[in-house]
Amino acid sequence: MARSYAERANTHQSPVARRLFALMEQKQSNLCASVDVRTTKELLELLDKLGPFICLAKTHIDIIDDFTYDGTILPLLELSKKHKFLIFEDRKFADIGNTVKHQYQGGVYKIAQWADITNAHGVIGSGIVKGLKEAATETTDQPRGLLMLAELSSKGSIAHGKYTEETVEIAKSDKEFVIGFIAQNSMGGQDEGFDWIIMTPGVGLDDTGDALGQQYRTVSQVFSTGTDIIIVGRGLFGKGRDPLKEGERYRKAGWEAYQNILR
Ligand code: 5FU
Repeated sequence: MARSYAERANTHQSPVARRLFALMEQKQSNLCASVDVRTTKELLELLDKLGPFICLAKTHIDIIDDFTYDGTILPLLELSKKHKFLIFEDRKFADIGNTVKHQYQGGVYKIAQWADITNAHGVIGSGIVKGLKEAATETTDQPRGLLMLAELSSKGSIAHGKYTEETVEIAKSDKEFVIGFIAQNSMGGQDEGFDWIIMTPGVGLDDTGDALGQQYRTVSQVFSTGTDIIIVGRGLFGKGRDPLKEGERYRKAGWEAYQNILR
């Protein structure tokens, strides 16, 4: 029997996860918008439109051509307060602990300063969790959360079987900092006291994939395999789609699918 977001908002070990579940309940949304656009203007305009429908905004900050901390991040943080959503930088860290620590804290992006959530590959071993945790603790008093990449949505992905199992083992190394997975299926853990959040990309109601290996499943399909949060990108704004219309459409589909699994 699935547990409600409201219940998980009260019991989760991570303050980031508690905030996220509380927002999800309040906004009746398990929709994360993946805003893969190339300019600050497009990023901010899109999130101002999608803001009311989402619990989380997912960025690839390194694709913004005109990125500056003050010009891009400060208004992004304002929008996250205005519309009440958290921010997830989809950085996919994949290096030794010492290197990812610098990558998370430093450079031009300074991800640890502004992103509530980021993610990492398991290929490196548990040192990656330690390095990122140290960076978060040294950088800010604000709570930060990490997702491990357990499974991918793309065709031919080699993240399955033993690799996925080992990544789940790495996630167990820090119960407070690691809040869950990027995955296509539930990763279990309840028996051992983990309340992992499953965030699933590769979600689309109108398309089955793209020309570069992306594969889409529908909202009800991903909820049937254990998703908590749907990550939707081009389904919301690609091909001349209207983000206001699609934002509400995916929010509603996600909320209905969640209510169905609670029954
Ligand atoms: F980890 C993953 C994955 O397995 N598949 C993904 O598609 C991440 N993604 C991201 O989700 C990808 O980098 C895009 O930012 C987003 C999906 O965008 P789309 O436009 O909905 O295909």
